[in-house]
Amino acid sequence: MTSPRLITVAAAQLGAIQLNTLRTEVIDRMLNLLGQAKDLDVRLVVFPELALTTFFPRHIIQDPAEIAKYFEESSDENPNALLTNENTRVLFERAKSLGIDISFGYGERWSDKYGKQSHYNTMTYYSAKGGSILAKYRKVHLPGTKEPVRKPNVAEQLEKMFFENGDLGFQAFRVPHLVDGALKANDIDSTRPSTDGKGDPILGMLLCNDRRWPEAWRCYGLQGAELVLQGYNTRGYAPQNPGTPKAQEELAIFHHRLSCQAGSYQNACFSINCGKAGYEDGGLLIASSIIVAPSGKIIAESKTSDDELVVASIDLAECRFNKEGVFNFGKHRVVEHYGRLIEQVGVQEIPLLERDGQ
Ligand code: CDV
Repeated sequence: MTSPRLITVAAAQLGAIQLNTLRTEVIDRMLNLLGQAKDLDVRLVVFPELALTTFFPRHIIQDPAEIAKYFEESSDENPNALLTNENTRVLFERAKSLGIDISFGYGERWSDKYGKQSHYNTMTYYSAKGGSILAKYRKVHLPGTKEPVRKPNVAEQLEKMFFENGDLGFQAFRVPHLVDGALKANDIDSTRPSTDGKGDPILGMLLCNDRRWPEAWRCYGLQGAELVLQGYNTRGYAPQNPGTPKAQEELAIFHHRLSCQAGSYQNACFSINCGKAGYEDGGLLIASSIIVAPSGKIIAESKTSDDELVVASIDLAECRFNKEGVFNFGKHRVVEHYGRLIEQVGVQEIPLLERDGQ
């Protein structure tokens, strides 16, 4: 019998953030959601992708000084500069004083030790009890185009222009202080058959388009992830796409739920999926922030397109049923047939058939 591993978690959905909205205003909204979380005994709050600003990759911005406004600095010398950054410091201070872990997306400008600068679409995880950043994820699957399309009635998606592909891979991490009674490395002895599912919770992070790629979820599943955190900005309508605005929005929400539910189910993990929502700079972003169980079922979902806290009390021990059953990877994966997954990138259609009678 597995002991319960209970945590109350939340997706802190943000309503639209316009191009001219001040960072301080956004941070005040985030602090307000953190205050609500405290009243509900929430231990972990997840905010959206690029939570501090508008989703700027919808705009063609070329002036370096203007671009810089959307990024937070960090470097080889100061990898955790976010903690002391004048914009974000208050978020970490409040999280610490409330005892709530936080995770949020932001634009990261990274300077390496040779002074070379790289830009990433990044997500951070901060542990309140430890007072430190435990993990950083840089978005791997960047959607859109590197060059602006510049056509009337085309909504731009310029993540490939603003960001480099994430270079950190899908590295799961353990988070202390979230569940009671977690087994530690120094508790191990030879009489204990397996420590799986008994240590501190194993988490992973994804950003938006990543959630559509089963490979990303599986990388976390293979590390025993019990909880995946995912932030998104998903447009509900683009004039160049087929269908009425209403039909497009419905389809976008369907694909969002489908991806999160499938990823959670097929890797036997919970997921907290948190969006930015509403009309932002004229573009519609879907809402539907969801918390999903390892069964694939949605257990909590936002009801508005505004700032909204979506809360669920979850038991990570529920992951064991499918981790030890239908998705027991050690027992059931057949990797000798999966080579194509990493040997090949694009589709290579199989040969054409011969014409009949020849
Ligand atoms: N921010 C994103 O990654 N957006 C993509 C859109 C462009 C398809 C998404 O997956 O929602």
